[in-house]
Amino acid sequence: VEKTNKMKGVGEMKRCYTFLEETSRSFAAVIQEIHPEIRDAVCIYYLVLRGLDTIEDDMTLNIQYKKTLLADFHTYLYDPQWNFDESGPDEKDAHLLMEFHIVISQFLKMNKAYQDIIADITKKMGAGMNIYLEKRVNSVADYEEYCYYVAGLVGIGLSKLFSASGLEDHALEKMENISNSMGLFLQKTNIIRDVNEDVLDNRRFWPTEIWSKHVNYINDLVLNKNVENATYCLNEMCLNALHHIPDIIEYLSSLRDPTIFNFCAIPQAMAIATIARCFNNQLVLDENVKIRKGEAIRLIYEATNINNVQKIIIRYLDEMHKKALTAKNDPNQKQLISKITTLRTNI
Ligand code: PS7
Ligand code: MN
Ligand code: MN
Ligand code: MN
Ligand code: MN
Ligand code: MN
Repeated sequence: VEKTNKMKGVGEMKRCYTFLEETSRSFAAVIQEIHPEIRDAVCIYYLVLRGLDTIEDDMTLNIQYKKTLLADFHTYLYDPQWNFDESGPDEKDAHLLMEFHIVISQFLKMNKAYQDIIADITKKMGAGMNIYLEKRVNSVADYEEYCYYVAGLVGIGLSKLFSASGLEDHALEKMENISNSMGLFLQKTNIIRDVNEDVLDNRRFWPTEIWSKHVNYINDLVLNKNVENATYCLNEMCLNALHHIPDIIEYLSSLRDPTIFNFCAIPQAMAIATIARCFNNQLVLDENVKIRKGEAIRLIYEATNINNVQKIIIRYLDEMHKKALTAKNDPNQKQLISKITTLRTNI
């Protein structure tokens, strides 16, 4: 029996949720619980950006070709035939791109307001990724800018989707600064935690302005050469990430839909737990440090309202405070303790 277009559409959206489960360990669960009005739009938004990031992360592509793909990726969203099958063998997400026409077909069925938001963010992110293909993250300002392109923009786009859906106030889409912070905190946590893997792959995200205060070469961070100094550098990276905490609390405080709240809060709770685990922890320099499974499950159940999120943040700041007291020779010990104490006092 031939399927009607509508049934085919349902099957294709299901296939998109399968892509989502295959490509994200952490986002699949939270996206599936979002209010039905925007659940599919957020899923498609995720898959579009995941496709773009798969190209950015693919070190086997010719650089000129990669630049064209990143710059033009937003236009492929309007080409129902487009897909991609030349990705390198080591990219685990490549088959999303090989069947990308399915994502495109669902994208083109969404209302135009959602399409416009997603295409606009995709265009800006691709352009930003291109800038950093040829530019190093030298200053702290560069670091902020790179994270804005690959994650701050995601937050800004999500706020626009939430407002456009009517589930959140129109004020939210105007709060670009705190929407940016939501993405920056997740991205910086990822960049801190992945330092070993990234540096060994010759991908440098820790800004020179920070690591040069502690080590002579970025590779020294992961070579067991000067573990003490490398750990002080790690701590300074954690200190930098902590600056976003007031914005995160302000953002989460302004949400009104409980499903959007959980979707936004759970990843932030995982991130603060990850920062606390990584802080002053030299294992980060050698391996991918993760929070315990039981801790993650607890956070999922706990991060459902702003009071609980504040409690979570206090709990992890207290853990960090204890660790900071033991970091006796860290040149930033005073600043670390003072930052943690100030954040703790003002929650
Ligand atoms: C649309 C939910 C909730 C206001 C695919 C969610 C790299 C950290 O180490 O590739 O390279 O493997 O696993 C997510 C703000 C973005 C920022 C971003 C789209 C939160 C492509 C997620 C996620 C904003 C660019 C993990 C930022 O990367 O790391 C949707 C509010 C995608 C969010 C990249 C990174 C995610 C990330 P690695 P991943
Ligand atoms: Mn990943
Ligand atoms: Mn990337
Ligand atoms: Mn990536
Ligand atoms: Mn990857
Ligand atoms: Mn990473």
